[in-house]
Amino acid sequence: MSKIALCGNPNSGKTSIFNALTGTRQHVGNWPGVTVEKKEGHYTYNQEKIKVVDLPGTYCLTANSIDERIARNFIVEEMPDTTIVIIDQTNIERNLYLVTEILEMRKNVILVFNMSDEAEKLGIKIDYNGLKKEFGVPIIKTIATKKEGLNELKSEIKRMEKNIKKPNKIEYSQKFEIFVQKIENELLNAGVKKGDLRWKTLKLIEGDIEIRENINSGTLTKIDLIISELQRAFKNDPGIVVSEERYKYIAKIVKKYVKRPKETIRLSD
Ligand code: BGO
Repeated sequence: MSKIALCGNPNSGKTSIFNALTGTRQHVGNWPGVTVEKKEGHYTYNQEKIKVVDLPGTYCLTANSIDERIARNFIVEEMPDTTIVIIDQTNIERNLYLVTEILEMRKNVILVFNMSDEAEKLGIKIDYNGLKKEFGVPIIKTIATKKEGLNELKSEIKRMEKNIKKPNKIEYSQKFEIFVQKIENELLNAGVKKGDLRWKTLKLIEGDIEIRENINSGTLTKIDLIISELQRAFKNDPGIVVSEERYKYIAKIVKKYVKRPKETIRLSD
C-alpha cells in the first residue's frame, strides 16, 4: 500500500483535503509519546489502497515545537511515497516557506494550490506552469471545500508512484551558497547521504540540535568554524540568514509568477 503525507501551514485547508480524500475511512489517535492528534485514513483509486497521513500544520520544519518535530521526523524517517504540501494561495509568501524546506528534503512532492476560489475573488493570478517548471514538481489547483481538483490530485499521486522525481534545486545567493557548499562537503566526508546534504546543511546553520546530535564531533568542529565565518560575513545570526535567504528566493519567484492587485499584498508577509 503506498503512503502519502499531507503537510501545510495551519488553515491552508489540510483537514478539508484530508476529509475529501478519505471520507469516513479515517482513524484518529495520538502520535507516539505525545498528546498530539494523529489522523490517518485511506482511499481506493484504480483498485489500489492509498494510505493518507495528516501531519500537524506547521509554518516550517525546524525542531522547535512538537508539531514541527512530528512533521519533520515523519517526512524524513517514514519516507512517504509522496509528500503533498497544501498551500493557501491567498497567503502565498508565508506558505512557500514550508514548500522550500520540503522540496529540499524529499523526492516526489506535489504542491496543492488550495483556496482557488478565494484567490480568484482577490484577483490573484498565478502562473502555475511557470511555478511548476521552477520547482520541478506537479501543481494541482483545488477548492477543497467543493472537492474541486481532488480527482486530478488522486491521478497525479498515482502517476507519481511510477515516476520518482527529484524537485529542482533551490538556489540561494552566491555569497550564501559558498558556505553551504563548504558544509555540504564536510557532511559528505562524514558519510551523510547525498540526498540529505542540503537540508541538513541548512538545519545545521540554523543551529538545529537534533541534526547536530547525529554528526561526529570532529566534523561538527569544522562545521562550526564555517558557520562562524558565515556569521561574520553576513553580520547576522546564522538562523536569521537562512530565513532571509529563503524569503529572498520566495520574493523573487513570487515577483515572477504571481500577479495581484496591490491591496491584497499582506504587510505581515
Ligand atoms: C472554516 N476554499 C475556501 N473558500 N475555503 C476553504 C478551502 C477552499 O478551497 N479549503 C478550506 N477552506 P482547514 P487546516 C470556516 O472552518 O481544512 C476553509 O487548518 C469556519 N469554521 O472550510 O480546517 C475551511 O486543516 C467558519 O474554514 O485547514 C476552513 O489546514 C467560517 O478554510 C478553513 C469560515 O481549513 C481552514 C470558515 C467554523
